[in-house]
Amino acid sequence: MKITDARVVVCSPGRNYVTLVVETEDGLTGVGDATLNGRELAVASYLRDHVCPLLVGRDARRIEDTWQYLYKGAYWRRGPVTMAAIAAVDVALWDITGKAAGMPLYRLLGGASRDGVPVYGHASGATLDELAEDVQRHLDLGYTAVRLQASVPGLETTYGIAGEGVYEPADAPRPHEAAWESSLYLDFAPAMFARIREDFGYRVHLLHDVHHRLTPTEAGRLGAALEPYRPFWMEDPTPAEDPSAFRALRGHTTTPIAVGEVFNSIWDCQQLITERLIDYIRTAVSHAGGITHMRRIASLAELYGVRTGPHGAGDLSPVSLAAALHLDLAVPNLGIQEHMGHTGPYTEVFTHAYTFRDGYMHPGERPGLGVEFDEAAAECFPYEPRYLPVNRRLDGTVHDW
Ligand code: GCO
Ligand code: MG
Repeated sequence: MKITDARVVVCSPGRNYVTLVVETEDGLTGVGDATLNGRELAVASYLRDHVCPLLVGRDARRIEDTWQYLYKGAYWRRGPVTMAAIAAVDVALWDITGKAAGMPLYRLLGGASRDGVPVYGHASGATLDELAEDVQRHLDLGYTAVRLQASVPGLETTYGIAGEGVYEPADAPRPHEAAWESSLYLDFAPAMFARIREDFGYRVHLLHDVHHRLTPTEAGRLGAALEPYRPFWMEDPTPAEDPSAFRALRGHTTTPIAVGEVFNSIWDCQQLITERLIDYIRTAVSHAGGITHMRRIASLAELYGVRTGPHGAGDLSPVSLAAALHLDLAVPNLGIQEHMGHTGPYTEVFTHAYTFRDGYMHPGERPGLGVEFDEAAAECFPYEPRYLPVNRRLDGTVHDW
Protein backbone atom coordinates (compact mmCIF):
# COMPACT_ATOMS: atom_id res chain seq x y z
CA MET A 1 0.00 0.00 0.00
CA LYS A 2 2.26 2.78 -1.31
CA ILE A 3 2.06 6.37 -0.10
CA THR A 4 1.44 8.60 -3.12
CA ASP A 5 1.23 12.02 -1.45
CA ALA A 6 1.92 13.70 1.88
CA ARG A 7 1.09 17.39 2.39
CA VAL A 8 0.81 19.88 5.22
CA VAL A 9 -2.08 22.28 5.76
CA VAL A 10 -1.80 25.14 8.26
CA CYS A 11 -5.13 26.74 9.12
CA SER A 12 -6.68 28.83 11.88
CA PRO A 13 -10.36 27.99 12.46
CA GLY A 14 -10.40 29.48 15.97
CA ARG A 15 -6.69 28.84 16.53
CA ASN A 16 -3.74 27.60 14.48
CA TYR A 17 -3.58 23.92 13.57
CA VAL A 18 -0.99 22.08 11.49
CA THR A 19 -2.47 19.02 9.79
CA LEU A 20 -0.60 16.36 7.83
CA VAL A 21 -2.58 14.58 5.11
CA VAL A 22 -1.21 11.29 3.74
CA GLU A 23 -2.69 9.53 0.70
CA THR A 24 -2.13 5.99 -0.58
CA GLU A 25 -2.31 4.42 -4.04
CA ASP A 26 -5.60 2.70 -3.15
CA GLY A 27 -7.31 6.00 -2.35
CA LEU A 28 -7.10 5.94 1.45
CA THR A 29 -6.37 9.17 3.34
CA GLY A 30 -4.94 9.51 6.84
CA VAL A 31 -4.53 12.64 8.97
CA GLY A 32 -2.14 13.59 11.75
CA ASP A 33 -1.91 16.66 13.98
CA ALA A 34 1.48 18.44 14.01
CA THR A 35 0.45 21.54 15.98
CA LEU A 36 3.05 23.04 18.33
CA ASN A 37 1.44 26.11 19.88
CA GLY A 38 3.36 29.28 18.95
CA ARG A 39 5.92 27.36 16.84
CA GLU A 40 3.51 25.97 14.24
CA LEU A 41 5.50 26.87 11.13
CA ALA A 42 8.67 25.18 12.39
CA VAL A 43 6.90 21.78 12.41
CA ALA A 44 5.17 22.56 9.10
CA SER A 45 8.57 23.17 7.50
CA TYR A 46 10.14 20.09 9.14
CA LEU A 47 7.39 17.99 7.58
CA ARG A 48 7.12 19.74 4.22
CA ASP A 49 10.82 20.16 3.58
CA HIS A 50 12.33 17.09 5.23
CA VAL A 51 9.75 14.36 5.88
CA CYS A 52 7.01 14.42 3.21
CA PRO A 53 9.46 13.77 0.35
CA LEU A 54 10.71 10.66 2.21
CA LEU A 55 7.22 9.29 2.73
CA VAL A 56 6.21 9.10 -0.92
CA GLY A 57 6.74 5.54 -2.17
CA ARG A 58 6.92 3.96 1.32
CA ASP A 59 4.46 1.25 2.41
CA ALA A 60 1.84 2.92 4.65
CA ARG A 61 1.36 -0.35 6.58
CA ARG A 62 4.92 -0.31 7.95
CA ILE A 63 4.13 2.02 10.86
CA GLU A 64 6.85 0.88 13.27
CA ASP A 65 9.51 0.83 10.55
CA THR A 66 8.56 4.36 9.45
CA TRP A 67 8.75 5.55 13.07
CA GLN A 68 12.24 4.07 13.50
CA TYR A 69 13.33 5.41 10.09
CA LEU A 70 12.28 8.99 10.95
CA TYR A 71 13.55 8.89 14.56
CA LYS A 72 16.90 7.15 14.08
CA GLY A 73 17.35 8.37 10.52
CA ALA A 74 17.31 12.05 11.49
CA TYR A 75 20.41 11.51 13.66
CA TRP A 76 19.34 14.64 15.64
CA ARG A 77 16.93 12.94 18.00
CA ARG A 78 13.98 14.08 20.07
CA GLY A 79 12.91 17.68 20.66
CA PRO A 80 9.39 19.11 20.33
CA VAL A 81 9.59 19.93 16.61
CA THR A 82 11.00 16.56 15.50
CA MET A 83 8.70 14.54 17.74
CA ALA A 84 5.56 16.48 16.74
CA ALA A 85 6.43 15.84 13.08
CA ILE A 86 7.02 12.11 13.69
CA ALA A 87 3.79 11.96 15.70
CA ALA A 88 1.78 13.42 12.83
CA VAL A 89 3.15 10.81 10.40
CA ASP A 90 2.56 8.01 12.89
CA VAL A 91 -1.06 9.00 13.60
CA ALA A 92 -1.81 9.40 9.87
CA LEU A 93 -0.48 5.88 9.21
CA TRP A 94 -2.54 4.40 12.07
CA ASP A 95 -5.58 6.22 10.63
CA ILE A 96 -4.93 4.66 7.20
CA THR A 97 -4.40 1.21 8.72
CA GLY A 98 -7.67 1.47 10.64
CA LYS A 99 -9.50 2.53 7.49
CA ALA A 100 -7.92 -0.32 5.50
CA ALA A 101 -9.03 -2.80 8.18
CA GLY A 102 -12.50 -1.21 8.44
CA MET A 103 -12.00 -0.86 12.22
CA PRO A 104 -11.89 1.99 14.69
CA LEU A 105 -8.32 2.45 15.84
CA TYR A 106 -8.89 1.37 19.43
CA ARG A 107 -9.71 -2.13 18.20
CA LEU A 108 -6.34 -2.38 16.46
CA LEU A 109 -4.76 -1.37 19.78
CA GLY A 110 -6.22 -4.37 21.57
CA GLY A 111 -9.82 -3.25 22.01
CA ALA A 112 -11.54 -1.31 24.76
CA SER A 113 -10.28 -1.74 28.35
CA ARG A 114 -13.22 0.36 29.60
CA ASP A 115 -16.67 1.50 28.47
CA GLY A 116 -15.76 5.17 28.22
CA VAL A 117 -12.85 7.56 28.80
CA PRO A 118 -13.19 9.63 32.00
CA VAL A 119 -12.36 13.28 31.25
CA TYR A 120 -11.93 16.49 33.19
CA GLY A 121 -13.16 19.91 32.12
CA HIS A 122 -11.75 23.38 32.81
CA ALA A 123 -13.54 25.58 35.33
CA SER A 124 -12.16 29.06 35.96
CA GLY A 125 -13.17 32.47 37.25
CA ALA A 126 -11.91 35.97 37.92
CA THR A 127 -13.37 35.57 41.44
CA LEU A 128 -14.20 32.56 43.62
CA ASP A 129 -17.92 33.23 43.04
CA GLU A 130 -17.36 33.08 39.29
CA LEU A 131 -15.29 29.92 39.69
CA ALA A 132 -18.06 28.29 41.74
CA GLU A 133 -20.57 29.18 39.02
CA ASP A 134 -18.32 27.64 36.39
CA VAL A 135 -17.89 24.45 38.45
CA GLN A 136 -21.68 24.21 38.65
CA ARG A 137 -21.92 24.75 34.87
CA HIS A 138 -19.52 21.83 34.34
CA LEU A 139 -21.44 19.58 36.72
CA ASP A 140 -24.63 20.46 34.83
CA LEU A 141 -22.90 19.43 31.60
CA GLY A 142 -22.15 16.03 33.18
CA TYR A 143 -18.49 16.41 34.16
CA THR A 144 -17.45 14.48 37.26
CA ALA A 145 -13.94 15.98 37.34
CA VAL A 146 -12.98 19.63 36.91
CA ARG A 147 -9.77 21.62 36.91
CA LEU A 148 -9.85 24.76 39.09
CA GLN A 149 -8.04 27.96 38.11
CA ALA A 150 -8.92 31.41 39.50
CA SER A 151 -7.40 34.89 39.39
CA VAL A 152 -4.82 35.43 42.12
CA PRO A 153 -5.58 38.63 44.09
CA GLY A 154 -2.77 41.14 43.53
CA LEU A 155 -1.87 39.88 40.05
CA GLU A 156 -3.35 41.57 36.99
CA THR A 157 -3.61 38.37 34.96
CA THR A 158 -3.51 34.72 35.96
CA TYR A 159 -2.87 31.56 33.92
CA GLY A 160 -5.91 29.52 32.98
CA ILE A 161 -8.75 32.03 33.25
CA ALA A 162 -11.20 31.91 30.35
CA GLY A 163 -12.59 35.15 29.00
CA GLU A 164 -15.53 34.26 26.82
CA GLY A 165 -15.71 30.57 25.95
CA VAL A 166 -12.67 28.35 26.34
CA TYR A 167 -9.35 29.56 27.74
CA GLU A 168 -6.92 30.37 24.89
CA PRO A 169 -3.58 31.76 25.99
CA ALA A 170 -1.97 32.18 22.53
CA ASP A 171 -3.68 35.49 21.99
CA ALA A 172 -1.34 37.99 20.30
CA PRO A 173 1.07 38.37 17.35
CA ARG A 174 3.74 39.32 19.94
CA PRO A 175 3.77 37.54 23.31
CA HIS A 176 1.62 39.28 25.88
CA GLU A 177 3.51 39.86 29.18
CA ALA A 178 1.82 38.48 32.29
CA ALA A 179 2.69 39.09 35.96
CA TRP A 180 3.55 36.41 38.52
CA GLU A 181 4.50 36.22 42.17
CA SER A 182 4.63 32.80 43.81
CA SER A 183 4.03 34.13 47.35
CA LEU A 184 0.65 35.65 46.35
CA TYR A 185 -0.36 32.45 44.60
CA LEU A 186 0.69 30.20 47.49
CA ASP A 187 -1.49 32.17 49.89
CA PHE A 188 -4.45 31.97 47.54
CA ALA A 189 -4.55 28.44 46.06
CA PRO A 190 -5.59 26.55 49.26
CA ALA A 191 -8.41 29.08 49.83
CA MET A 192 -9.67 28.35 46.31
CA PHE A 193 -9.86 24.61 47.07
CA ALA A 194 -11.46 25.26 50.48
CA ARG A 195 -14.24 27.30 48.89
CA ILE A 196 -15.05 24.77 46.17
CA ARG A 197 -15.03 21.83 48.60
CA GLU A 198 -17.32 23.79 50.91
CA ASP A 199 -19.79 24.47 48.08
CA PHE A 200 -19.62 21.12 46.29
CA GLY A 201 -18.41 18.52 48.79
CA TYR A 202 -16.03 15.67 48.02
CA ARG A 203 -17.83 13.71 45.27
CA VAL A 204 -16.45 15.78 42.38
CA HIS A 205 -12.78 15.29 41.45
CA LEU A 206 -10.83 18.56 41.59
CA LEU A 207 -7.61 19.11 39.65
CA HIS A 208 -5.25 22.07 39.45
CA ASP A 209 -2.42 23.18 37.14
CA VAL A 210 0.56 24.98 38.72
CA HIS A 211 2.09 25.38 35.23
CA HIS A 212 5.74 24.83 36.22
CA ARG A 213 5.99 27.90 38.44
CA LEU A 214 7.20 26.81 41.89
CA THR A 215 10.45 25.68 43.48
CA PRO A 216 10.40 22.15 44.96
CA THR A 217 10.11 23.63 48.48
CA GLU A 218 7.21 25.89 47.49
CA ALA A 219 5.52 23.02 45.67
CA GLY A 220 5.91 20.79 48.74
CA ARG A 221 4.26 23.48 50.83
CA LEU A 222 1.38 23.82 48.36
CA GLY A 223 0.89 20.05 48.12
CA ALA A 224 0.73 19.74 51.90
CA ALA A 225 -1.72 22.67 52.19
CA LEU A 226 -4.00 21.07 49.58
CA GLU A 227 -4.04 17.60 51.19
CA PRO A 228 -7.20 18.20 53.28
CA TYR A 229 -9.10 19.04 50.05
CA ARG A 230 -7.96 15.79 48.39
CA PRO A 231 -7.09 17.04 44.89
CA PHE A 232 -7.16 14.43 42.13
CA TRP A 233 -3.80 15.88 41.12
CA MET A 234 -1.48 18.86 41.28
CA GLU A 235 -0.11 19.37 37.76
CA ASP A 236 3.38 20.53 36.79
CA PRO A 237 4.28 21.86 40.25
CA THR A 238 7.90 22.67 39.26
CA PRO A 239 9.63 23.01 35.86
CA ALA A 240 9.36 19.51 34.38
CA GLU A 241 12.84 19.27 32.90
CA ASP A 242 14.49 18.61 36.27
CA PRO A 243 13.35 15.19 37.51
CA SER A 244 15.51 15.37 40.65
CA ALA A 245 13.33 18.26 41.91
CA PHE A 246 10.48 15.79 42.26
CA ARG A 247 12.44 13.64 44.70
CA ALA A 248 12.55 16.50 47.18
CA LEU A 249 8.93 17.47 46.56
CA ARG A 250 7.67 13.90 46.90
CA GLY A 251 8.98 13.72 50.47
CA HIS A 252 6.82 16.68 51.50
CA THR A 253 3.36 15.77 50.28
CA THR A 254 0.96 12.94 49.41
CA THR A 255 -0.97 15.14 46.95
CA PRO A 256 -0.82 13.20 43.64
CA ILE A 257 1.48 14.71 41.03
CA ALA A 258 0.90 14.89 37.25
CA VAL A 259 3.69 15.90 34.86
CA GLY A 260 4.64 15.60 31.22
CA GLU A 261 2.66 17.75 28.79
CA VAL A 262 5.91 19.37 27.60
CA PHE A 263 7.75 16.03 27.26
CA ASN A 264 8.32 14.60 23.85
CA SER A 265 9.91 11.20 24.41
CA ILE A 266 10.00 8.25 26.78
CA TRP A 267 13.47 9.40 27.86
CA ASP A 268 11.97 12.56 29.38
CA CYS A 269 9.61 10.39 31.44
CA GLN A 270 11.98 7.56 32.38
CA GLN A 271 13.33 8.75 35.73
CA LEU A 272 10.04 10.21 36.95
CA ILE A 273 8.29 6.93 36.22
CA THR A 274 10.90 4.38 37.28
CA GLU A 275 11.61 6.20 40.56
CA ARG A 276 7.85 6.57 41.15
CA LEU A 277 8.20 10.34 41.52
CA ILE A 278 4.84 11.04 39.86
CA ASP A 279 1.36 9.52 39.81
CA TYR A 280 0.20 10.55 36.32
CA ILE A 281 2.16 10.94 33.09
CA ARG A 282 0.66 13.64 30.84
CA THR A 283 2.42 13.19 27.50
CA ALA A 284 0.24 13.79 24.44
CA VAL A 285 0.06 11.63 21.30
CA SER A 286 0.76 14.64 19.08
CA HIS A 287 3.78 15.92 21.02
CA ALA A 288 5.38 12.64 22.05
CA GLY A 289 5.92 10.67 18.86
CA GLY A 290 2.41 9.48 18.09
CA ILE A 291 0.51 6.36 19.07
CA THR A 292 3.52 4.09 18.53
CA HIS A 293 5.62 5.98 21.10
CA MET A 294 2.81 6.81 23.54
CA ARG A 295 1.99 3.12 23.83
CA ARG A 296 5.55 2.52 25.03
CA ILE A 297 5.28 5.34 27.56
CA ALA A 298 1.99 3.94 28.85
CA SER A 299 3.49 0.44 29.13
CA LEU A 300 6.53 1.69 31.04
CA ALA A 301 4.22 3.65 33.35
CA GLU A 302 2.04 0.60 33.92
CA LEU A 303 5.03 -1.34 35.25
CA TYR A 304 5.52 1.27 37.97
CA GLY A 305 1.88 1.90 38.91
CA VAL A 306 1.81 5.28 37.14
CA ARG A 307 -1.36 6.14 35.21
CA THR A 308 -1.74 8.22 32.07
CA GLY A 309 -3.47 11.61 32.13
CA PRO A 310 -2.96 12.95 28.61
CA HIS A 311 -2.72 16.62 27.77
CA GLY A 312 -5.83 17.72 25.84
CA ALA A 313 -5.74 21.50 25.60
CA GLY A 314 -7.51 23.28 22.73
CA ASP A 315 -4.19 23.82 20.99
CA LEU A 316 -4.14 20.09 20.19
CA SER A 317 -6.49 19.69 17.22
CA PRO A 318 -9.55 17.39 17.08
CA VAL A 319 -7.24 14.92 15.25
CA SER A 320 -5.10 14.75 18.40
CA LEU A 321 -8.07 14.40 20.70
CA ALA A 322 -9.42 11.52 18.61
CA ALA A 323 -6.03 9.76 18.65
CA ALA A 324 -5.80 10.25 22.43
CA LEU A 325 -9.28 8.82 22.96
CA HIS A 326 -8.54 5.65 20.99
CA LEU A 327 -5.40 5.06 23.06
CA ASP A 328 -7.16 6.03 26.32
CA LEU A 329 -9.89 3.50 25.66
CA ALA A 330 -7.34 0.75 24.99
CA VAL A 331 -4.53 1.12 27.55
CA PRO A 332 -5.07 -0.63 30.91
CA ASN A 333 -3.59 2.21 32.99
CA LEU A 334 -5.55 5.31 31.95
CA GLY A 335 -6.08 7.80 34.77
CA ILE A 336 -8.05 10.61 33.16
CA GLN A 337 -8.06 12.53 29.86
CA GLU A 338 -8.02 16.33 29.72
CA HIS A 339 -10.95 17.77 27.75
CA MET A 340 -10.72 21.47 27.18
CA GLY A 341 -12.85 21.46 24.05
CA HIS A 342 -12.37 23.54 20.92
CA THR A 343 -13.87 26.89 20.02
CA GLY A 344 -14.43 28.98 16.93
CA PRO A 345 -15.51 27.65 13.54
CA TYR A 346 -13.35 24.50 13.84
CA THR A 347 -16.31 22.22 12.96
CA GLU A 348 -16.30 23.72 9.45
CA VAL A 349 -12.88 22.10 9.01
CA PHE A 350 -12.89 19.02 11.28
CA THR A 351 -15.82 16.65 11.77
CA HIS A 352 -15.42 13.91 14.35
CA ALA A 353 -17.03 10.72 15.58
CA TYR A 354 -15.98 11.20 19.22
CA THR A 355 -18.66 12.04 21.76
CA PHE A 356 -19.00 13.30 25.35
CA ARG A 357 -21.71 12.11 27.76
CA ASP A 358 -21.99 12.16 31.55
CA GLY A 359 -18.30 12.76 32.19
CA TYR A 360 -17.04 10.19 29.68
CA MET A 361 -15.86 10.44 26.09
CA HIS A 362 -15.79 7.77 23.41
CA PRO A 363 -13.83 7.84 20.12
CA GLY A 364 -16.75 6.39 18.13
CA GLU A 365 -16.91 3.45 15.75
CA ARG A 366 -15.85 4.97 12.43
CA PRO A 367 -12.86 3.19 10.82
CA GLY A 368 -9.50 4.74 11.69
CA LEU A 369 -9.45 7.88 13.85
CA GLY A 370 -12.99 8.93 12.97
CA VAL A 371 -12.00 12.48 12.03
CA GLU A 372 -12.57 14.05 8.60
CA PHE A 373 -10.49 17.05 7.57
CA ASP A 374 -11.94 19.39 4.92
CA GLU A 375 -8.94 20.88 3.11
CA ALA A 376 -11.03 23.27 0.99
CA ALA A 377 -12.73 24.66 4.11
CA ALA A 378 -9.31 24.95 5.82
CA GLU A 379 -8.21 27.38 3.08
CA CYS A 380 -10.84 29.86 4.29
CA PHE A 381 -9.00 30.14 7.65
CA PRO A 382 -5.40 31.20 6.96
CA TYR A 383 -2.62 31.02 9.57
CA GLU A 384 -2.46 33.91 12.06
CA PRO A 385 0.73 34.41 14.11
CA ARG A 386 -0.27 34.07 17.77
CA TYR A 387 2.02 33.51 20.73
CA LEU A 388 1.78 32.24 24.29
CA PRO A 389 2.47 34.87 26.99
CA VAL A 390 5.76 35.47 28.78
CA ASN A 391 5.71 35.79 32.58
CA ARG A 392 7.53 38.41 34.63
CA ARG A 393 7.74 38.61 38.40
CA LEU A 394 6.67 41.89 39.97
CA ASP A 395 10.33 43.04 39.95
CA GLY A 396 10.53 42.42 36.18
CA THR A 397 12.43 39.10 36.16
CA VAL A 398 11.32 36.63 33.48
CA HIS A 399 9.67 33.62 35.16
CA ASP A 400 8.34 30.28 33.90
CA TRP A 401 4.96 30.83 32.24
C1 GCO B 1 -3.02 22.27 30.06
C2 GCO B 1 -1.90 23.10 29.55
C3 GCO B 1 -2.27 24.15 28.56
C4 GCO B 1 -0.97 24.77 28.01
C5 GCO B 1 -1.08 24.95 26.54
C6 GCO B 1 0.18 25.55 25.95
O1 GCO B 1 -2.84 21.70 31.13
O2 GCO B 1 -4.01 22.17 29.37
O3 GCO B 1 -1.08 23.54 30.59
O4 GCO B 1 -3.14 25.09 29.09
O5 GCO B 1 -0.70 25.97 28.62
O6 GCO B 1 -1.36 23.72 25.96
O7 GCO B 1 0.10 25.55 24.57
MG1 MG C 1 -0.97 21.94 31.98
